[in-house]
Formats: sequence, structure tokens, C-alpha cells
Amino acid sequence: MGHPDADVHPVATGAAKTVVDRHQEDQDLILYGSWFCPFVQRVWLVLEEKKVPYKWVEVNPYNKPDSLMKINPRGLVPTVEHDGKALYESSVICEFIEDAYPDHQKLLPVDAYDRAYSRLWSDFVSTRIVPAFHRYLQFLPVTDLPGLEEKRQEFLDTLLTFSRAMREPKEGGFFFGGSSPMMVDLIAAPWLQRLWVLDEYKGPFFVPLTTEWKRWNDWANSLSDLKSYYETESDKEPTRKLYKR
Ligand SMILES: N[C@@H](CCC(=O)N[C@@H](CS)C(=O)NCC(=O)O)C(=O)O
Repeated sequence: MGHPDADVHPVATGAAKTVVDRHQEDQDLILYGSWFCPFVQRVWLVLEEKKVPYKWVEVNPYNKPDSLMKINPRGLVPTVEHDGKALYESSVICEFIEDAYPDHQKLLPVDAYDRAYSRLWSDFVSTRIVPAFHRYLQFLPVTDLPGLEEKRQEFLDTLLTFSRAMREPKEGGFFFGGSSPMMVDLIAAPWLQRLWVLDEYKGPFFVPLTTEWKRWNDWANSLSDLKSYYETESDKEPTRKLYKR
């Protein structure tokens, strides 16, 4: 029997399809990605924000094609090939793109401490926010309301901690570091974009509108207005099916 996700919708839809269609030409950098994968979306956002030329190759990681296995024996997406050499792990790839394209828009601060601070909070996203998101999403049975609420609260706590680490907003920008989107914003963005999935399967998920949550809500609004953010989103229906268990 194949993987239960082997029959996922095969290609990007909606706004994301337009971006995929624009990136079918050969380039030095090839992104092996899956339209639905939040880890792939991190890399995708970095490429779009930095305006790095790339070729998108859609693969189903649950039905791994030989082309992917040949360059990444673990068969995970995202995998990139750059000048014939392969790399994987989304955070590593994002940093690689930053280093390999120094003449493009910078997504890491120049100051050494600020760079480390960005990595610290990117790590927090990967090791705290993402697991808490999945613990809440996968919690069963949904009839165990106290258990469900506990997982919801644990997830909310990680979001609040993250928002408290954000810099004071400056020049009208509410991104993590201020006026423009940087690496840490893009590392977190795919899970912001998927909060509605929690609503769908776990009952209303909402971030309070209180003063305590203002920095989070402003940040979320700034990201939602970012072109690369909404242009890499596929239609809701195939995404909804993917998370259905
Ligand atoms: N830690 C990896 C996670 C990537 C990942 O889990 N990708 C999923 C798709 S969203 C995948 O390739 N799954 C295939 C498998 O588990 O065999 C990263 O950050 O790149």
C-alpha cells in the first residue's frame, strides 16, 4: 500500500499556479518542491523576495520520483540543485540562497548580533511553533475539550513568545525586524498561512485582539499583504483535503 498522501492534488492551483508557470525555464537553481509543503514555501518565499531566477519542479514526496531520489536519498522536499550540486533542509537552503546571491535583496541583517538573533528566532519557529501547531492539529479525540484547549493554549503561547521577540515597529513596518520582511518572517510565514486549517478541523482558532496580541496581529497583517506570501498560496480546497484525517 502506498503512502496515504500519495494521491494529493498533483499541482499548484490558484495564485501559486501562476508563479509555478512562470518558472519552467532551465536555470542555475532548480527547486524540487511540492505546492502544499510549508517547508518548501519557506524556500519559495526567499527566492521570490530575493528575485533569484529558479526553475520549479513539482514532485510528490510521498511517491518519490527517481529524479529526486538521485540527488536526495531521503527524498524530502524542499531539495534544491545549484550548478549540479544538491542541498536539502529548508533552513539550510534559505541561508544558502542568501549567501549564494549576495547581490540580491538581503534577508539577513548585516550586524553580527542581529544575524544571530534572526537565527535564534528562526530556530524557535522550527523547534517550538511548528511542533506545537502539529500537536494541536493532530490532537484526538476532538470530543476531549480540555485536552484540545490545552494544546490550543500551548500553541498560542509559542506565538505570543515569538511576537514578544519582535523589534519595535519602525517606519510603518510591522515585520519581525521592522520595516521590511526578512528571513525570520519568511521562515514563519507558511504556518501563519495555514492557521485556517486549525479552524477547519479543531474548532474556532483565533488569536485574541487584545493589546497583548497587537504586535502579533500587526505582524500577521503585514505578512498577509506581502505579494510573495499571497502569490505562493494555492486554493483552499486541495489544501483542506490534505489535512483531512
Ligand atoms: N526538516 C525538513 C522537513 C521537510 C518535510 O518534512 N517535507 C515533507 C513534505 S511537507 C516531505 O518531504 N515528506 C516526505 C517524507 O516524509 O517522506 C525541512 O525543513 O526541509
